[in-house]
Amino acid sequence: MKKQVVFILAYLFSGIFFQANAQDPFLNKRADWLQKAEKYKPALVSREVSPQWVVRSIQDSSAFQGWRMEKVPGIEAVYSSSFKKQSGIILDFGEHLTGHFTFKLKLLSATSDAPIRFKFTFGEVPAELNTPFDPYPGGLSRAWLQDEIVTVITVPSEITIPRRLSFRYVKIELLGSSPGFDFAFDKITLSATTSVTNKAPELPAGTDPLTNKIYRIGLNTLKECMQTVYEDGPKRDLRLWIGDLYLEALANTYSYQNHDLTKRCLYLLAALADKTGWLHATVYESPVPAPQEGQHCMDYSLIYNVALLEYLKATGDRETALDLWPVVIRQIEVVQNYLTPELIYDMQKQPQIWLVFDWKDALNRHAPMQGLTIFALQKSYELATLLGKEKEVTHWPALIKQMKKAARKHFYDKKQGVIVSGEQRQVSYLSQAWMVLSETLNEKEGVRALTYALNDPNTCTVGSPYGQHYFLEALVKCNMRAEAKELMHRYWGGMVNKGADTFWEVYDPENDYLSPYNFFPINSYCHAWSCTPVYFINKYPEIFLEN
Ligand code: RAM
Repeated sequence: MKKQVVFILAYLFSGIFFQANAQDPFLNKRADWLQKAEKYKPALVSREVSPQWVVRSIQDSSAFQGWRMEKVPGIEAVYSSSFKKQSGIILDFGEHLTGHFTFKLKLLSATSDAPIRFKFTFGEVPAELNTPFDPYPGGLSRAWLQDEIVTVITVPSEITIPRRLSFRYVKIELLGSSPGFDFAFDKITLSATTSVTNKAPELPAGTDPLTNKIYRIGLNTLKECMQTVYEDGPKRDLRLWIGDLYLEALANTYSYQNHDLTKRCLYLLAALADKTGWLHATVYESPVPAPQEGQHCMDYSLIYNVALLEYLKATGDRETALDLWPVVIRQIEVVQNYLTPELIYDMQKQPQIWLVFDWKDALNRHAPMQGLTIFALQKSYELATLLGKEKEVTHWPALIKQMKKAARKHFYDKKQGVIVSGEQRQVSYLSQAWMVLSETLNEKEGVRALTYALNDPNTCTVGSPYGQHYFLEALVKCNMRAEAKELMHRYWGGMVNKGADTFWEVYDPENDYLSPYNFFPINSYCHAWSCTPVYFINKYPEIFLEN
């Protein structure tokens, strides 16, 4: 009897598995893709860095988020005098770094007779060290914030904080020590890592100072985020997102040219697609490669196709592009289920899927999504032609044409010459950008629409460098050179002028405290998707390097 039950259960389960597997279009490929992802995992290079200066925080309403740092003499004293009198000191490493923090303590007098307790607070920007973290109001885990309590049992000792850190400044507070002995720091270092090994091209002599700074900071941002995947931010979230990968890979092509990292990430995402072949928007590397189950962003899954096309163009690696071609087809099939019979993206269809586009709550995403879908279809078809796969997708060109026609009917206010989105007929930077990038508007119409958006006081502008990237690309596509250069100087230059060492996840020139997570210190201040001036400057020198 028992045997029978086991048999029936096994039969039933095998049926369930068979059905689930029968739907998995990548069943036979996943293991191989994962193996390839591992094969191209880069080795990290590291260098030891020590703090450069002691600094103190100055409250200054004209500084970014109200705080700036000022150098003070005394770095030598950190290593020679009792730390008991230095609690609260802030050390400045002089640049944004990512890696493991080690400190060594030495005795100055007597023998250690009790533990010492420290609090280390690591900050990417000055305000992070001057804003109480608790009670924590943020929407993401409190544990992302980089404050660490460390108890040292005996002196001398050398301790490495287990978690990887990402910062420029560290504040060290003494929370407990014994009157029975005295001590000082003997060594403070960071083993800073990146997977960047190549040198990026230098800009020509005579480049204007602001462009030079934007370029250098863009390169630093990218270098910090290039670890064993393209991370979105080395402080938070330390993982691979499709949208970030696309922009980092573009910048990488025009700078460090570490194409194997791009290849690894494309394979990793493909191997970890869901059982229907739909890509997850984000995946983790450790403890073992895994997706954030159920996390889909429709704009991101389509952007994967574009990232693969750009990878092929940059490398000529047809083998990889052919291997991953089924992923491209599948992403298009998925979005096709979200189109109305009129071929408009259906914002009401359940379940509604997260559309990223920007960190801007007010943005109506309907027109941007229609434009992005057409853009991705066009790029996917370009990929098909490069791979000789047109026969598999013969219906795409007609679909593109019809979607454009539908888009113009639904979103284009011909009289005003601008794209409007949603019931409130919202005019936004990103609605215009995506209709330009998808060539739903021609160049002349694009110039008119982009100019309208730039001049309309009610325009919904962008809240993140991610959104700004696409707007800038649209200006370039419409040959609006002066506006493109001005925008880069105003937006990324705005961060430079506010003291950025690396570019930020979120930047609204009007609001230094903007945070999608309800607490600005948890924002990432070295964020991959903001590094694309590196791409723009090198790809379009006639625009960004002409004086
Ligand atoms: C946040 C990060 C990341 C982005 C996603 C959508 O976690 O800003 O870069 O890709 O959101």
